[in-house]
Amino acid sequence: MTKHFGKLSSLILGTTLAATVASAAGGELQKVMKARGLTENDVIRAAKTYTPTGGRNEFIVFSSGGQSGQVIVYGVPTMRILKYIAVFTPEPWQGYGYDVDSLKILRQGNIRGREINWGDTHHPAISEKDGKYDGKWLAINDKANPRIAIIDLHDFETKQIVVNPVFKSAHGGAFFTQDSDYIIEAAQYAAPFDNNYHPIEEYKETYRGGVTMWKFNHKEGRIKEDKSFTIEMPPYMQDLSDSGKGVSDGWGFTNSFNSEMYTGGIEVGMPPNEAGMSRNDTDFLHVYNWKKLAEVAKDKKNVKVVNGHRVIPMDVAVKHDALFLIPEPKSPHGVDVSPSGEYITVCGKLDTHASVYKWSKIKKLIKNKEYAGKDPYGIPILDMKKSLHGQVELGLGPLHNQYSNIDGEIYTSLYVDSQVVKWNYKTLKVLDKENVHYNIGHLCGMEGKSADPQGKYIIALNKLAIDRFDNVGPLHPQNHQLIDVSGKTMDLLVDMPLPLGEPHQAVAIRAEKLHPHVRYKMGTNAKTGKMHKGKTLAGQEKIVRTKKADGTNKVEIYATLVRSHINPERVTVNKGDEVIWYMTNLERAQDETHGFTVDYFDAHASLEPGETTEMRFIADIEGVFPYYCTEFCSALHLEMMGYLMVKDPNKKYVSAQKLKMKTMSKAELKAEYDKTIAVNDATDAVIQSVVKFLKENGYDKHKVVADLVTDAFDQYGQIPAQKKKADEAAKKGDYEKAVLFENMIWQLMVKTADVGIRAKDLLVRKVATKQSASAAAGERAFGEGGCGGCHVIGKVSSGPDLTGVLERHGKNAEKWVSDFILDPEKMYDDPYVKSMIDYFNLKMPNQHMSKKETQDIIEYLKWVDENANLF
Ligand code: CUK
Ligand code: CUA
Repeated sequence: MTKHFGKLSSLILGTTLAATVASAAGGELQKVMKARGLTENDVIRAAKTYTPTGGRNEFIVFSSGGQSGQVIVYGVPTMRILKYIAVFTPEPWQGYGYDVDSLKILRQGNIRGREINWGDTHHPAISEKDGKYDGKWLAINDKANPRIAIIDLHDFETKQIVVNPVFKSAHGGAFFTQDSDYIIEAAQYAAPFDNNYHPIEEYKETYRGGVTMWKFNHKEGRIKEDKSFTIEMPPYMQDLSDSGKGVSDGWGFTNSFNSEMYTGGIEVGMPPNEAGMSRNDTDFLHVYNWKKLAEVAKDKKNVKVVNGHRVIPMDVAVKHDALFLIPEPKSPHGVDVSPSGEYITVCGKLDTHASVYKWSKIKKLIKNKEYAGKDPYGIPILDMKKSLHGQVELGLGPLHNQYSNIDGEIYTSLYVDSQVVKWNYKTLKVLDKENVHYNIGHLCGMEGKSADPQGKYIIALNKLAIDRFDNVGPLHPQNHQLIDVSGKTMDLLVDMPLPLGEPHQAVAIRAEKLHPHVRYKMGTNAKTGKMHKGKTLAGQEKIVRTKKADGTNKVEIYATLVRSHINPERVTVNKGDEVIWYMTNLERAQDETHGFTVDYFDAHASLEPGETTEMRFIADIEGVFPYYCTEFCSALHLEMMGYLMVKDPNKKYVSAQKLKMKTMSKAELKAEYDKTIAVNDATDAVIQSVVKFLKENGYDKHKVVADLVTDAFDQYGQIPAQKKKADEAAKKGDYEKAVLFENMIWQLMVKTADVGIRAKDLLVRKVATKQSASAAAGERAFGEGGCGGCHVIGKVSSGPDLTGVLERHGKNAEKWVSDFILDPEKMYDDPYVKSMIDYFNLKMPNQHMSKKETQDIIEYLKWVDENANLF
């Protein structure tokens, strides 16, 4: 990743850009629309999502990455991808699974001793308080290898993976209860809870489904496995779940699709699963009182311990009036509790209806023990009709639901019809339908499953992209489509191809609810949040060797990384030694990440500012192996490297014949030293002038500026130590070394100045008078029109400084400048212009600015003059 070198370096390099960009003439928009075949509606939709550089999103979306085992983060309405979060799959860019600390997290996901290096992520969930998203933690399930991961939304890193001890697959998770006390995870394909073989003929007797209630410590952000429990359920293939909230808090809802308990047998001439599992007209919605069962589970007599985990048997749950079944139309999919908790909507893939259950009706039936019967396992069944508020015909293949900010309104995906339908679950009326492409699965509303839905947008998460995008081979990208739902009817705004899939579900949160860190406290183990045992500060770098019984060494390297060096830079070990590399990124500057790798050893770390991490490998091959920083972190990034040298202790090495190199004379060295000192003095003068400006203009009153100044002083503060070494060397007459240390000082000064000037530019914006709309447009035209290639405000560059230009040309200055911009060729013979052409050896080119842009630029120049003292 390349980062900018900063203004100072570009000034030093003397960059001048040719001014060639054509101006946006009147009617330009019409021209573009015609050339690209855009309608007026397209342009309006573009304007609703387009975000100029530096702009932010109103909502942040966390999408499951499906079989990639990751989470994808993007923004709404820009639909721009911001991050991939590594979860169940190694991810080298983040060092995830390649350094010791993140590997420990990944390995928490081992199942029965086996390393599992992928996941099928389905349902992300944001932690809640009072049913509202709080922006602190994200949980996501792995369907294939029943696991749940916890991601910290302060640094967007995976902190924990827990394995479900009894399930063999898990689909209906993760769902937080309304105060994040528990995370619900339902099984999918029923299987024996123990790890033994049981013949499929004993399916009904020994295969089980269920729901695991994972106890969550909201403050720590960790699942407590020993306080979690599973509610045993019949082998009906539990599917999606939702937690009750508000009036239904304390209860959970999970549907299922194989009340037939069909087990296939296509290979012995039986009809396939798809036929047998959809034979009955209805399946079962499971309704359970998890709050009561959490109490029940505390008594040892009430639980069976399987694989070290507490399971509440069905009969115990039934005895405590805490488990019920309600028929639902066959092969249902989504179950979604309304913001108040009163309505529970179930959609059936094979039924064209949505069924809306009413909590108060269900509660009454339970209270009066009014049962319609019992299932073969003795679980009471509530009457479907008596539990229903009503049903409504939506279309083909209704799957999932999201709530609107308008009371009663709900959005449902229609898989077969490829539509989103807006309807009212109270009045049971269909309100609007919008076509999407193709085969929509989940849909994502803005906080659309919380107690406080935000409305505004719905995202359709489509399974197929078919003809939507450029052909990239038989495997197409996934397609997320943003729909504007703020009006009476829905309007599809834009398509976003997602190159990872299949993203089942996504959750969106208001961006302002997230408060991620900028840096870690120096020496933090980012995976535990605690101080890392390998924390190393500047000056503490060392290599510790300990002999092991087998004669090899344990070599512990306590290293630091800071622009632009790794300390130490040379490490020699014996073949067979165990190498343990502790690394601390000493940076405090925002976004100053360093990467680290040792060639050939399949190891990579990404070190965010302040982070310490550990890398470990056996140096089992002889040779010379460069190590380097993998992030383009500064102008001298390529120099941020060192060598690991592995020698065979049993081999004799003959030294090479030394080459004779010409060396510099002492006088030449002294001259180079003096030149370096002079350059450093000049650079320091620039820094001091910036510091003076910052102080005079009260930089500390503006947090963003003050933060940058802190970063700058961080660099500057390292100079005295280097200076001491330079002076000592010079005193001894070792100018060779003195020059090298002075060069280090220059590097630190350049970094200081780079950040300092950024701080100054920001501060200018904070203290300058407010720009009129016209002046702001003028500044944009000035920048985009390429004027800045020759004119630098406050400085003579390849063209004159424009500060004061309106005063230089007397009474008619505005007209003079305006004429010159509009038609410079006409004025090349003007004596003043002629002298400028001679001086700069350049002619002002015609930038084809419009009258309006020219007027705006003049307003901008007036603003410059008003604030001339700042430039
Ligand atoms: S499931 Cu994929 S479309 Cu796993 Cu939530 Cu319904
Ligand atoms: Cu640090 Cu490149």
